[in-house]
Formats: sequence, C-alpha cells, structure tokens
Amino acid sequence: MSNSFKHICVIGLGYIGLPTAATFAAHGVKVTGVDVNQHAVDMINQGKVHIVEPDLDALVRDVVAQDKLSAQLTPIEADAYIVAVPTPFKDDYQPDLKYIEAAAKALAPFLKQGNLVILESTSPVEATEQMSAWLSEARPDLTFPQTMGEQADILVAHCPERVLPGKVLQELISNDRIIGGMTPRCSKAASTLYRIFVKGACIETNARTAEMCKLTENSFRDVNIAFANELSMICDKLDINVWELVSLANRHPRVNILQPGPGVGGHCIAVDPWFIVAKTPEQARLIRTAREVNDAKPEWVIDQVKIKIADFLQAHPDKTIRDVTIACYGLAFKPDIDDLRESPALEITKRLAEQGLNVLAIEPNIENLPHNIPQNIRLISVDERDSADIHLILVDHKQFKELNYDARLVIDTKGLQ
Ligand code: SAJ
Repeated sequence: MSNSFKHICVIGLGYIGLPTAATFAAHGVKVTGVDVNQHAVDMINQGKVHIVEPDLDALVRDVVAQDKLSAQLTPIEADAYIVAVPTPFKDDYQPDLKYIEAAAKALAPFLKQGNLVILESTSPVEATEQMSAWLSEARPDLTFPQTMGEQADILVAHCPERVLPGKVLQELISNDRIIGGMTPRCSKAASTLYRIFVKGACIETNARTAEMCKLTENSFRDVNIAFANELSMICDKLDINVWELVSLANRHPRVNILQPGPGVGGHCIAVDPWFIVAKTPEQARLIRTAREVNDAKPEWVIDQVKIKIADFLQAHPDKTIRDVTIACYGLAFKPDIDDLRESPALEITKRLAEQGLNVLAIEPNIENLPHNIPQNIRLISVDERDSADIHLILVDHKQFKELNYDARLVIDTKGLQ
C-alpha cells in the first residue's frame, strides 16, 4: 500500500500521544494534536511541552516552528486518527474506557471513507472492537470492520505503545511494533502508517492478540518483580542478602530475576495486569497475586521502618517518636527520572510523615515538593543527610549509588548498601 497518510490527527497529547505526534511531524507528516486540556494545547502551540521526557521539548519546538504540528481542543478531518488517551481502572479494578468512548465520539463526525482509526492506549481485550462499535453508532452512514470485514469504509486497528518512560523518543523508533488490525487490510494500513518512522519490525496480528500482547508484557514484568519482592521478604526472615541471592541465581543461564524494591509504581505495570484479571478472574490467579504482592510491599517497608524506630528509641530512651528524623532517599517511581506519579517511594514518605516523624526527602531530580503532601516533609540535598537518625533508601538514583552508608541506621529497599 502506498503511503497516503499526509495528515494525521492524534487524540490525547500525554506521555505517549505527544511524542508520537511530534515524531510523525518530524518525519514530514502534518499532525493535528487534540487534547481536552486547554493548558496543554496552549503550551504545545507555543512550541513548549507540559510533560517531562528527555529531548521532547526540542523536538516539539522544532516541529511546531516548522508548522508540522499544531494542537487544538477538537478533532479535524484527517487521513488517520490515533487515539492515545488514558485507560485507568475504577475502584473495583474494572477498566474504565470513558476516555476512549469520548475520543471515539469526538472524532466520529469527521470520519470519511478510507480513514484509519488506531487505538494506541493500553486496553483490555475487546476494547478496539468496542471503540469501533462506538464509531459505528455515531456514523450509521459508514461501514466498519465488525460488520463489513475487509469491505468496510473505515479501517480500525490496535497498535499498543511499548516505550519506556525516559527513553520514549528512541524506543518509539527502534522498538518492534505490534500491529493488530480488526482485519488483515486494517493491519496493512496501520503498518504502512507506522513504517513512516518505525525502524523496528511492524508485526501484523489481530486486534485481540495485540491487546493481550501489551497486557502480557507488563504482566510478565509485574509477576517477575513480585517474585523478587517476595524473595526479599523471605530473605529478610532468613537473614540472607536478597541482592546477592538474585545476582547469584541470575548466573544460571536460564534464570533472570528482576530486582526487589519498595513496590511497583508508574502508570502501566501496576494497572495493566488488572485488565487481564477483570476479564478472566477465574484463570488469572498468578497475575492477581503478583499485583497483591507488589501492592503490599510499601506496607512491609513501613513495618521495617517501625522496627528500626523501636531500635532507635530503645538506644535513646530520652527521645520520643516526634524526635526521630528519617531521611527518605528518592521520591520518584523509578531511578533517574523526576516522575512522582504513582510512586511507592512518595507514598511511603507521605505515610511516614503522617505518623508524626520528621521527614527529610532527598530527591535530586526535583526542585520543589508537590503541594499536596504533609508539611513535615522537607526537601534537602544529599549533603544535608547527616541530620537524620534513620536512612531509608527507596530509589536507586545514580547519586545515591556513590554514597557511603556505614555507621548509619539504614533500611535499604534497593540494595545500594
Ligand atoms: N521495578 C522494580 N524492579 C525491577 C524493575 C522495575 O521494582 O527490577 C519497578 C520500578 O521501580 C517501577 C516499576 O517497577 O516502580 C515500573 O518500572 P519499569 O521500568 O519496569 O516500567 P515502566 O512503567 O517505566 O514502563 C513499562 C515498560 N514495560 C516493560 O518493560 C514490559 C515499557 O516498555 C512500557 O511501554 C510501559 O510500561 C507502558 O507504557 O506500558
């Protein structure tokens, strides 16, 4: 299929949509980005970014200056649409597709025969078919793959993103891409679109397999991290250094255990496995248990802190809990980034402050603490850490790897000691 994608419309300009829109624009495609957030739209149209991702600011500045990317609040006629909106879960861990529904309803009035609509958001199995059904309801004058197969007017596919925050711009281009069309013709069209910039392989499959593939990748990682986290709690009971254990076990040619930590954060790995559990609760027993193990890890870390506080107070009978100062090393959800969203490190730090401790937060990747956290947390630099009685390592930022922890009361959730 020759490339007939001259103008695309990307709906949702967040951590995935904006880098994708900017990368298409940098490869010569005219891109209209759409977001419901007026602030994001205004920033982008000024050539600025509202999210943090290495090199994204320069890329957006260039493509906006060249008139290749612009942003607005509502969709527009285009050759292809990419939906990259959030897919959270509700209180009962059921997926919430309201943003996909809203995007489908917003773009439907602009559809014309031959258009391709791609769902990029990580989604539960059958979400692509559901999106196509919403489009069809809104446009009874057009035909869609679920009823007309290869003869449909509109092509629909699921092409999940798989990029690692912090390396988005490289991985968008270099990663292999799973292309799940509702029909083979839909897959071919979507492959043609992504080949504009993807240097990895574009591998065609059906929409359900593509949906499940993305959920499987993140569940695989979650289960492996849960295994590591469970080992860390077992090793604590048995007085074994879990990091030494993992590194020794990983010398086996067919063993590759991930690293324990204070819990699993971010917006993907702690969410996506629930989409499998919600669909197949009877079968997804291991996947559910992994989620529960990882979600329970922050509580276990807090219990470890309580044990250390008790030790400290026993050694200092003149002091009470209000005299204890704890330094929390790292607030981000993983090393060497400034992203505090869904971060177990931040959660643990907040919970400790709520218990009345004096909390010093050491987070070299931020300049100010978020507004909504307890007042007794103070942001300090690494050099000021010696005013703390207890040292809690929560993130393996590169700055923390060089420090000496000798002669201090340390709780090390990342194996830096
Ligand atoms: N973590 C550990 N131990 C490890 C590795 C990670 O505790 O050995 C923790 C991290 O500290 C963090 C959480 O897991 O809190 C998630 O971090 P991550 O680096 O594993 O993943 P994300 O959320 O930044 O990105 C993942 C990636 N998925 C996989 O590696 C399978 C990325 O490729 C996906 O595109 C992304 O989710 C997504 O958008 O779904």
